[in-house]
Amino acid sequence: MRVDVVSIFPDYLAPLGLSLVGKAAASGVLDVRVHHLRDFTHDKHRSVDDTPVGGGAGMVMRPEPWDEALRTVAPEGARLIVPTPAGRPFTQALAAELAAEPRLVFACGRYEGIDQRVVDSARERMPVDEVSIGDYVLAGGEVAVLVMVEAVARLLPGVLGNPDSLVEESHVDGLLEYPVYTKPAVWESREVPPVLLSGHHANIVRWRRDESLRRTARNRPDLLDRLPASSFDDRDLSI
Ligand code: 6GU
Repeated sequence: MRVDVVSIFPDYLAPLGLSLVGKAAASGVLDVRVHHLRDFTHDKHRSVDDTPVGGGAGMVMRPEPWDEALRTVAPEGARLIVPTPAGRPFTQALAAELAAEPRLVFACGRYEGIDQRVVDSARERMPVDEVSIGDYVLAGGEVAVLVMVEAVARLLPGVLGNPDSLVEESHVDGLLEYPVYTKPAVWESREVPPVLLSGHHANIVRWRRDESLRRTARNRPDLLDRLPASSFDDRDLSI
């Protein structure tokens, strides 16, 4: 997969060279290129922003550099992601969808955002999604891109050492993951739940399912409400 990122703070994206994403790039599964928006300006001050039309606080990113940048780095066949707190939610399902694309382009806005005409114009050439990583406001799209690229990269074939890790994890079946333990069996007089040491596989599966349900009810009741009745079996706890 090829990923292009456009930003006025390319250094902010340096972590894409580290850890899992960096390894995916080193192995050839992922090709990440970061571009400086200012390279697509032509005025003396290399200016990328201006005041909002209609008034209001802050600055808005000018359309001309963005349009030139996107026409240069986003060829036909790419999918454009515009990180913004005003976007659709980034979910595991969207991460899986993006992982199936050959080419992603991320346009990192700063300030109050990018002139909307850039997004509307790009939509006539390619699929565009405005995407938010949660209900809070960041200073720019760069950190959101780190989040999204990591979530997508770990789904690419060959990136995780053990792909079984992708099967039983939070958000895959709409529930949160059950708690996990390692050795020693007793640590500071706290025991690992005995069922996990029993060797009884069916009981372990049942216990993990119950813990997933309990944790989801406690931390994310909204997720439980969204699951269809068919995703519960008659041995599930009634929470
Ligand atoms: Cl994607 N960008 C910004 N600037 N703030 C956000 C966000 C994105 N998602 C949540 N807050």
